[in-house]
Amino acid sequence: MREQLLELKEKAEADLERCVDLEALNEFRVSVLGKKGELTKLLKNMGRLSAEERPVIGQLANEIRDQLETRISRFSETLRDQGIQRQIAGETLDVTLPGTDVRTGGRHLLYQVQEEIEDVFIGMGYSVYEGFEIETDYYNFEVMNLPKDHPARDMQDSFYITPEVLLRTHTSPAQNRAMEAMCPNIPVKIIVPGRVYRRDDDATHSPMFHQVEGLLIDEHVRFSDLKGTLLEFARQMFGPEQRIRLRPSYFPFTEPSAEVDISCVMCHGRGCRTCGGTGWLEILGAGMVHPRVLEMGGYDPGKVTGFAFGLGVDRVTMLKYGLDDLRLLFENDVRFLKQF
Ligand code: 2NM
Repeated sequence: MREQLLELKEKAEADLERCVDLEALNEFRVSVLGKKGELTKLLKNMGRLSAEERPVIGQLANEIRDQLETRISRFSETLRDQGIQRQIAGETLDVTLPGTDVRTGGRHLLYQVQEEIEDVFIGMGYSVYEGFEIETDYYNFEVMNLPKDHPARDMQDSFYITPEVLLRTHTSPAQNRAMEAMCPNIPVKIIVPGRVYRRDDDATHSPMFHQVEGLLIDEHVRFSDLKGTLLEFARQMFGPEQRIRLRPSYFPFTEPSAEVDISCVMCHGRGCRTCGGTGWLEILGAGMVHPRVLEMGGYDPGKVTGFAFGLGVDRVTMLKYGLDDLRLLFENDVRFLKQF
């Protein structure tokens, strides 16, 4: 039986090399090592062997099985490599075919406009300061001189996470944090851009919108400084012919306060649908920082004064690009977005 086993091994090793592909190799493996294979058949005769011979032959059979398994798996790798080589050799590369289109993304229109606004103020010596979108009631309302019973604090108007934590309703909390961090240094000359959240949702209001707020604190800051700064901003943003108009208003955090209009970008003041026939568009709120707000930020209102303003990036974007529906900015339709 020993001779038969060795003969089987020799024959199998020779046959193995004649397999032309993986399929043939697999068939070969089954025919030799499978349940009904040649080796199994041979071993059926083990019963005829003497008790001394049996373990010796058994061991030899196992060795042969292992050796064949190894040879087969090695040869299967060789066949696989050959197949890949053949495939590569058969491939042709057509260098005249057009390349695949690489699609690049782009900055969203809103952030292009936000950066443009930032650049105008950077040009006037302001630093860009960013805060948190999730804020405490303290930084969002308390230090802004918004009393506990102010309607803006109502659950109907703001997104509360807990009674003390909410999504910021303006970027002012970042300015209050900046004041705290910088006091008593002057000047404080920053703008804070970013997302803010209020419970509004219609054609002209989104629950998430964008603001840029500015803050200047120094000695002898006057209302006329505010007016000159905003006029310069309007001219750089909308053109050198721009005019601005200030109307008295009220904010708890500024005194005095004003609504700031720019001359209508569509009709240049003659009156049209966009400006409702008035010739003016409201884009800003502004004022002299309330002494209480300065004080809570760590500054002495007896020594310094300041102005602050807030503008809506979304509205500025709509006016600059003639958009008639705010929702275009939030639908993320690439047919709209890729135009800019
Ligand atoms: C506005 C209008 C007027 C404002 C005030 C402050 C601060 F922190 F200095 F008190 N930040 N932003 C402000 C003033 C914002 O938005 C319409």
